[in-house]
Amino acid sequence: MKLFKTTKGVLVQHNDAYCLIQQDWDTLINRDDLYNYLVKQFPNEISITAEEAGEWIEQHLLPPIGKQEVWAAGVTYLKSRDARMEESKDSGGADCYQRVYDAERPELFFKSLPHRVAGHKQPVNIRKDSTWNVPEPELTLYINAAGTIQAYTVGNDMSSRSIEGENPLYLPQAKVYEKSAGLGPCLYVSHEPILPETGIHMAIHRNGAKMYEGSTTVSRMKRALPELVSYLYKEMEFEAGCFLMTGTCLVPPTDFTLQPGDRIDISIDGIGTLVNTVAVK
Ligand code: DO4
Ligand code: MG
Repeated sequence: MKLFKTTKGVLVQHNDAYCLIQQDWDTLINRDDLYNYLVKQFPNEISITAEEAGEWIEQHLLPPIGKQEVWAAGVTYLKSRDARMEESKDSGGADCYQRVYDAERPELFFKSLPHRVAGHKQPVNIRKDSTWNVPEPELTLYINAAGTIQAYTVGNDMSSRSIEGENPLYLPQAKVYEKSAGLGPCLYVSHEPILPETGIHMAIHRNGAKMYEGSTTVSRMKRALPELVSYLYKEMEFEAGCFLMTGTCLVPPTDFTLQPGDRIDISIDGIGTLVNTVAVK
């Protein structure tokens, strides 16, 4: 089941049918057993044709977020550890990535407030003071206030490799700035946990030419999703729930950096494709 937040209300897709739910987004998603709640609501809500639904998604889509904070986990895939050890070798920071990959406690960092999030087909920014910029395709969890995973979305953790590589203490500047987080296009609500064989794919296009393409699966993640959630919720409460990006699994080659106008397509099987174009503020 998919939830699309639109300017006209919440569009729910269940199999090939659509309905419109006129409820506050945060109240709707912040419940236990969201999947069964939606299944029960479905027949009673205003039914929408597939054509209308397609038009709304095209013209009236919002990022799938309300009042939630966005957090992120890091170095959860070998690919991320290796890339970061390489980029920070001259600064002497490489060792901390190896240590956090092996440690019991995961790396968790604050990524974004809702107003800094870009949705599907909206621009994400690269920093003017950064020379090396990449998107990070990340399976992203919606976790309710009670601390259970209720839905999944596609995340883009835009990152400056030059700033983080200079000094790991610059991580907040490498990661947090206007429109440095992409989320969308929808929330995928399932009654089963996402399967490890779920594919994550990313392509980057420049002037119509493909500059990068890569794919992997969630099974390559070193940590379990509930483990990341349990650390995030250890000493914090999230009244409206929160989003958690679960770490990048794909890294473009070392000589690649994003340019304004590039198009980034990130797809996760069963959830959808998040498309962002690159801009400078
Ligand atoms: O350790 C720094 C950030 C890691 C990260 O964003 C990732 O692995 O996705
Ligand atoms: Mg990341």
